[in-house]
Amino acid sequence: MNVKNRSSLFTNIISGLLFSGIALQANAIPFEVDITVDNSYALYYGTETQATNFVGSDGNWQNTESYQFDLPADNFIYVVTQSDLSVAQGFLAQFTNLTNNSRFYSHDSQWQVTATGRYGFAPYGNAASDFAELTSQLLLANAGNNPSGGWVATTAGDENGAGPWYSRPEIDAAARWSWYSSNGDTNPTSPGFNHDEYLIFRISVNAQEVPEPSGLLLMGLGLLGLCAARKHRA
Ligand SMILES: [Ca+2]
Ligand SMILES: [Ca+2]
Repeated sequence: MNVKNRSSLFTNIISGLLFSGIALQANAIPFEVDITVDNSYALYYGTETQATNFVGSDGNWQNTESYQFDLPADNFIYVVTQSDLSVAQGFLAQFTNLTNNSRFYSHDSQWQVTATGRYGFAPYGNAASDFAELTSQLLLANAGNNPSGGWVATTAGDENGAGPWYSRPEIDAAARWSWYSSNGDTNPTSPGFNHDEYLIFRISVNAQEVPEPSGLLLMGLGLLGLCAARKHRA
């Protein structure tokens, strides 16, 4: 090995360590989300106390949207939803961890939901005012100070394929339409009703996918992430 090659190897090792150091710090997980909501939603993520990133939004339940993004493992996914108060309402989605293809759904028991009582004020974009609105409602929910009394369990309705929506493409048949029940209704997805909307669904990425890593395990995950990222680019 000549000096130039040694230097190049050294540079590669250092940049690899730096890169895995970043991976260790952020420990981001690449996710694909396939989602639709009756009648509209916005997908964000952030910390327990602050919405930091806007992913996308849509207002047509008949079309299923697909997003791919890297989620820091200590973050929460937030799904803002609002219905048209008519016929039915529901949140239907699947979340796929692209590093191992593990998948969870909109009816997973680790989801929580909160009701803001602010129908018509749902944040649906990337503006500073949207983040301010959402973050203020996250803080109220964390304090238990809103119509649902904070974060509560979601209520699952029918599986994908059931009426009035019938099959939504690109989402597994096992996924169930979910919502918040403000009145004890065991299936709040039907009929049309204002369950103290708008709603915010949340799930902890860490709780879903990553056991608390430490030491070598953490480094191993960082290196695996590095390998996966390189493989993905190829
Ligand atoms: Ca849609
Ligand atoms: Ca509806």
